[in-house]
Amino acid sequence: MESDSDRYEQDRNFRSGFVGIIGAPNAGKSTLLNSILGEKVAITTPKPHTTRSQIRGILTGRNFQIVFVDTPGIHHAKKLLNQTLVKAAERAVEDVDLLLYIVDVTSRRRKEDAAVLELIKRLKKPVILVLNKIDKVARENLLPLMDEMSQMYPFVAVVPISAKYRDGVDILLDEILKHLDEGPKYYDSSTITDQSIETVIEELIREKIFLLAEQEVPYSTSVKVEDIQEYPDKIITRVVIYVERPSQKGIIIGRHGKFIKKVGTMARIELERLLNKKVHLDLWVKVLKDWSKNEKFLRRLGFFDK
Ligand SMILES: Nc1nc2c(ncn2[C@@H]2O[C@H](COP(=O)(O)OP(=O)(O)OP(=O)(O)O)[C@@H](O)[C@H]2O)c(=O)[nH]1
Ligand SMILES: [Mg+2]
Repeated sequence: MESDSDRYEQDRNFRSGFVGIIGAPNAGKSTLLNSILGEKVAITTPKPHTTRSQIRGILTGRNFQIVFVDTPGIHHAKKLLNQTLVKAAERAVEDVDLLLYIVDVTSRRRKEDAAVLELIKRLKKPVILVLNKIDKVARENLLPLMDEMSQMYPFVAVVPISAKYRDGVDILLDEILKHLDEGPKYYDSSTITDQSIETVIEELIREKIFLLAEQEVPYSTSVKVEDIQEYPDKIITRVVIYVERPSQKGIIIGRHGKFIKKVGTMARIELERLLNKKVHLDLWVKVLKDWSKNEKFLRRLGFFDK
């Protein structure tokens, strides 16, 4: 039995904090978040600019809670959509307690590194340098990189990991916990993400489009749940896939509707597993001319909400 004073002690020792995950596009930020949580809360694809908004993933232990904030990749953006993503990333980490700077050791991106370092220097927060994708390089090749990058900023720690194979992730977690102070439990123990069911549906559909479509099509696509009805055993939802030009509408629908059917089937199977319910997706494709270049449309599609 717990006495009142035990409970008081437990609360006093509870540590928590917000941890921002930043880095160049495609570095493996979202893969790391999923790997830490042991659940897929953020979509991941081989294409850059997959993540478009901040995503919170919450890890709760007996005496700690870490609220991870996944962000869009930071780079020198020219397009309005990409500039919006970078701003979202910067805003997302303004209030965090600690930063994880994820670097892909197989593909150094010096320009993007410079942009991330600029942000880090401005934020003046403790930063752990996380060298990711070490499954793809020989260990001895990491040392020169570790040396080089350690010169760039006084990182509080440097941790090599493979987010994909969960190698080094526990060491990283121990390192993170060292830098968290006493604090409240921000979310109840069973919550692992802050995303609404609508967002989860939109993101999974967008992931399938990123995986299946080529060239500019994924970047011209935005997905919106227009209507959702939730029943104890099923979900019925009407979802619109916005593209920028009529030709892209043709690509997303595909010959005899083949492309959109494939997107729908892949997303549905995954959603049904995730939500443990039947899911009926009623997919539509609409042209919203040049939405990614138009601030008004970006606003209406929710890009400035987070
Ligand atoms: N081999 C290997 N691949 C990885 C690892 N971590 C991530 N990847 C792959 O790298 C690609 C990009 O991963 P994401 O997690 O989507 O990267 P991200 O940094 O979130 O990218 P954006 O959201 O676009 O900025 C995917 O194909 C992942 O499977 C790793 O440790 N090893
Ligand atoms: Mg991502």
